[in-house]
Amino acid sequence: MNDNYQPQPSDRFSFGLWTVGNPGRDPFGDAVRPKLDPISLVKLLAEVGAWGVCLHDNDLVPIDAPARDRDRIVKDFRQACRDLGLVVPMATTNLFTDPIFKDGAFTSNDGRVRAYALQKTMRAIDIGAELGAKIYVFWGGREGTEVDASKDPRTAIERFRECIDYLCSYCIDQGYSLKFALEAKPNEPRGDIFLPTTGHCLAFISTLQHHEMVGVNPEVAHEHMAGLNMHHTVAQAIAMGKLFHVDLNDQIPGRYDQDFRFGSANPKTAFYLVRLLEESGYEGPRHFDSHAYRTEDMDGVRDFARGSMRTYLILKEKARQMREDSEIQDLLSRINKHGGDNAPLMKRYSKDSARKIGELQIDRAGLGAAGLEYERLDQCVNELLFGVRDRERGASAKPPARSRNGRK
Ligand code: GLT
Ligand code: MN
Ligand code: MN
Repeated sequence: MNDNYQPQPSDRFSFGLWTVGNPGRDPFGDAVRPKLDPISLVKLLAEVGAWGVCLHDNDLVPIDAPARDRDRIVKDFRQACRDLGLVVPMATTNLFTDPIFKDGAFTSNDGRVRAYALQKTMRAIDIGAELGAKIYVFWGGREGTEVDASKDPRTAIERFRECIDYLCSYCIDQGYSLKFALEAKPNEPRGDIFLPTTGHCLAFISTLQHHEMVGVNPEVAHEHMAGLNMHHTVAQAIAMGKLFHVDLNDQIPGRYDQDFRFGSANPKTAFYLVRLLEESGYEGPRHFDSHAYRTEDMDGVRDFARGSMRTYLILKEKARQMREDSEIQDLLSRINKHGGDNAPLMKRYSKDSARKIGELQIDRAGLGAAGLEYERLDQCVNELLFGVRDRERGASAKPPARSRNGRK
């Protein structure tokens, strides 16, 4: 293994307890791996070189645990994290497993269920704050419908808003410095889920009372399930100052909810995402929300966790190579004309700039006919990812000499 790709704390790689702890159960088959306790999972994460561990309330404290057990469990976990050198950057609430949430939590039609969801989340926020989490994720997995007659989506969104407003006020009142991150998903486990994409979340956030403390947690797989481009999604969240957290994994669109290892299905998409995260100055956690294939034992889980981080670091190095590749950089400087001499005119409307734009002589036919060299650009990026670029010259390495029958 190349030592350049060893994870460091400064990489801020985190995993949920539910990811490395996933025992491989699916709708068609039973668990294939043992269910490890939280402290054993933290040991595993320390062993593979992760920086952080994230959790749902019930990944750590059983839903029916009495208060004194809760206190001891949280204290022991906090000590184990300290001893093993891991931080808890993010926490969240399980508002989807228990049958009470079968028709939603914050958007349930039953006020008793909504009150229970608030009560459970306030307790879970207390756990997160006690463990030092800075980000609190909201994934509304059960907030949705199969039967649209059952719920007016306007009412559902209003209830969702009231609950998030309520919980923001709770954090402020408690003096917690937590920020909230909303995580979108279009469907599964509901037929349709409210706030199905990160774009919906961004629009929703602008309607919140404490919108400044709420951002997003886009997940690769969830954007792909909606047929969207994660790279574009994350770019927009960054542009709005709302990328508080990110869930890295992989998913082939049109399939079941796969939660594959980051970069395993769409390495090129993963590359653009890593490049964006690294070059945008994003300083939050790089959280892997995925799990090992069901074919794996616990050694395979370690391979999965190490592979996730290693892929990220390899792609980060590829992004650096791209910045230093003279052929790609030449192509990019030709492509990115930024409006040329006209750019200042288009910055802001004025009567004067409108008159000047109106008088411009623009070569419509010439511009329409000119090739943009994107074929070359894309092939260069592919070859960089395939590892056949000559690093110094930024050109593709010569293929090995072949005899006429194609053999060396
Ligand atoms: C669940 C879901 C994830 C969410 C987690 C946070 S739990 O595994 O599939 O995408 O991020 O609740
Ligand atoms: Mn997912
Ligand atoms: Mn997720």
